Amino acid sequence: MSTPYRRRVPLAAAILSVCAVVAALLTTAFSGPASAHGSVVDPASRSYSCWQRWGGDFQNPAMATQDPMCWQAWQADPNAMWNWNGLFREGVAGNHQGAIPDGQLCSGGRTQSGRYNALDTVGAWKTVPATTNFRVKLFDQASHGADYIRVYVSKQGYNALTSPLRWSDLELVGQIGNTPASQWTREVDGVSIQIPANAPGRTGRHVVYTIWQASHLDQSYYLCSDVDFGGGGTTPTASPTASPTASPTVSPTTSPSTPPTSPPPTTPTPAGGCTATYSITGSWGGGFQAEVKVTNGGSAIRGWSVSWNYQNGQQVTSAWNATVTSSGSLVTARNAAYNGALASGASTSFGFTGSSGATNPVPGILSCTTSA
Ligand SMILES: [Cu+2]
Repeated sequence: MSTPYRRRVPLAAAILSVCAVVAALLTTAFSGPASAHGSVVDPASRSYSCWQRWGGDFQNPAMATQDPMCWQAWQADPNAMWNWNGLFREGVAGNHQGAIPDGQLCSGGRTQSGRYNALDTVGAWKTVPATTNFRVKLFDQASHGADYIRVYVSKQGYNALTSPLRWSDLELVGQIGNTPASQWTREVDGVSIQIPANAPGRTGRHVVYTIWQASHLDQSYYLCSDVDFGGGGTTPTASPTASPTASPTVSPTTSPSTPPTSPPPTTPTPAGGCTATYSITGSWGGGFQAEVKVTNGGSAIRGWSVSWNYQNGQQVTSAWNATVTSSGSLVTARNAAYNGALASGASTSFGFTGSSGATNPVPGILSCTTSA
């Protein structure tokens, strides 16, 4: 570009563009992920979960009371959250137990110079509801694929609120073998795969521990997710054998040869949480309008947040019915004061206008999280 050409740029525009560059640099400094790897996104790993809920609002002191485990993790090292996808070790040669001492499983053995150490902190990490027959969804931004993926769940009786996680607390409940990225599900900004797992007999809070052995290098990821299998002692489990002794008058009416009527099988709590659908409702040169519908698939909630990544430089410019924040390509929308509460099955919507280039695809993954 010649100097005379530059001189034609009006001064105000030049200042604006400098500001834009500075703003972009600032945004970049506080955003991540720095490089492309991956993590378990459902049930979300601790770092992904904290990033998902608070990445757009990580300095909000309300986190200290609303989500204390995420708060301590953000305070310990925000880079662990921005780099939710970077929790791996290299050169372990399959000896995961040798590389990672008990009590350090969630930080991958204090990998990456201790960046993820706060993920080992024992306490009330937010859980997501799960059924004992479930799937782990791993999202891989770099299309590494897997030599194998192993899913463990803590044994019944393990108390995640008081006990550091040890290898002996875990039981292997699902695994898949070599699966190149070409066999994974294509997402807009990477690939994903779901690993079926079955952990019968579990109730209440548990840790799901996933080891992803990536295929491009000897690179192993170690991911703790916190789940609640429900039925934590509050589910009525009218035992069939208890009924006759409890009420003798019932017994005579039942023919001895007929076994006592079993209670209907307890329907597992549906995998709760919310879902979000994104639709572009209008577009014009350089801009568009979109609407996101949030549906609560679980029990009643008091709040929700939806986040997604734009891959083509789109920016939200103005939003309604939600508070929308952006950090780099990550957009996070949180409910407004008046539309956070959703009964089971209820929906609400928010909308926004944005700027875009020629390409403006609908984001491939919308993460929706709820607060009870
Ligand atoms: Cu990677």
